[in-house]
Amino acid sequence: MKPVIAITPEAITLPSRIDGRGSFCGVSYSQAIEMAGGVPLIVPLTRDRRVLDHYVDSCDGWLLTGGGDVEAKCYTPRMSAASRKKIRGADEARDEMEIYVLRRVAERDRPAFGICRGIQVMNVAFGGTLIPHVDGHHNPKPDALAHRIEWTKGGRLQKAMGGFDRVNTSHHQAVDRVARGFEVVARAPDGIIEAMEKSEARYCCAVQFHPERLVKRAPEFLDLFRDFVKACRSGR
Ligand SMILES: [Mn+2]
Repeated sequence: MKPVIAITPEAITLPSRIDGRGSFCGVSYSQAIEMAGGVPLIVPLTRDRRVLDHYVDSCDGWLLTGGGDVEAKCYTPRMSAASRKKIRGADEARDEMEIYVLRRVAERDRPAFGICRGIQVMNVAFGGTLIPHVDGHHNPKPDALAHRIEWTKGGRLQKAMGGFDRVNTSHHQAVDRVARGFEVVARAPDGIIEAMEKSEARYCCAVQFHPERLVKRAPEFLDLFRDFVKACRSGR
């Protein structure tokens, strides 16, 4: 049996639909999981904890995808009005759902992989904070290898990618204070955190770049997904 990987979607509103709000997950995420040997399962947007517990119990791993910013109140009791203005596309329901799932997944030691917003919400879920806005990390080309990263700790992600050190970048926030138990494993030349890992977990890793947009362009990014799917398979 292939491992089933739960993928968290973002909420979008389609004016053309009567029921408006719905779940969206870019096909690049599910395709990357398929290419890496997993079965993707896009979970519905819900705050129902019993439903989420069901998915936590029955899925082999979780992929936390990109999207809007995490609401400031999830990581800081007060934020200046100037910083608050920079927060874009926040969705309280998604924050609540993903933070709950990440904590449950950690209790069960199930694998979790965060991408872009995924690294940010993972950091927040375990007590870290975010920088509300950074310049120089938004490149309009989704697959442009726009900046270098420096691997700093020789961890699992570096090994999975064979030390490959160029990444795409389409984010305007970043991890600030790192959650307890996590190690920063890669930084951009300007010091921005690009990858982190929870050392004691079976697999709890996250990247600020978008490997799912590069799996067809460079094998190193597919290797990252293969390593994640392998970790999900190992728990069965
Ligand atoms: Mn970047």
